[in-house]
Amino acid sequence: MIGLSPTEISFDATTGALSPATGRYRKHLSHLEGAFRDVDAWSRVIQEGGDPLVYEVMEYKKEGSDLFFGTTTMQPGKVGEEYFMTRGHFHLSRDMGEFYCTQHGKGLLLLQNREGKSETVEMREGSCAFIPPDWAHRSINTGSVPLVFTWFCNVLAGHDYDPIATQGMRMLAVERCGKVELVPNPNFL
Ligand code: PAN
Ligand code: ZN
Repeated sequence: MIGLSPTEISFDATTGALSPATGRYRKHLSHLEGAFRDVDAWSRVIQEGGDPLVYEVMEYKKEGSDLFFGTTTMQPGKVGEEYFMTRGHFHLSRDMGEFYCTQHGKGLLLLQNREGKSETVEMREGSCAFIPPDWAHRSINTGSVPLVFTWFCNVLAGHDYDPIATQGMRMLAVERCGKVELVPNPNFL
């Protein structure tokens, strides 16, 4: 790690655009099969809404560094009563956490440990969330504008999507009577 040069990377706090970026990907609703409880609503939004973009991730990784960072930009929207959200994952390295710092919009960070204990941290402009090692994390846009956050973690953290893809999370974030509510996921055992 000796010999790495200091570098400036700029990001746009309202769009999440990163410059320079070393990687990026987009998730449209069709890529999130099985994530939302209301499967009929999921198909309907894809067909009638033209398979909307749900989120985009851009990252900057310096070769040889132990740390990297990036932005996630989440569009507002719902599938049935459930807000647009990320897939959610544990880190493959169970001793590595992460920080999420919200730049724009508002949302909820839903966390869950291996025992199924569920917690949330509010995501709002000017706040950062600490994600402890071995807690699964999923971000949810509960607002009406894009939710943009920067994240920072170890390059060796890795993603383990299987547990959440298989079982979902204990709680769901839904809109009821115009309000954000957390309700138990009937499919979570
Ligand atoms: C983030 C997430 C990003 C997308 O960079 O990977 O917000 O969420 P999913 O990976 O769950 O689809 C992160 O937590 N990295 O570790
Ligand atoms: Zn993570």
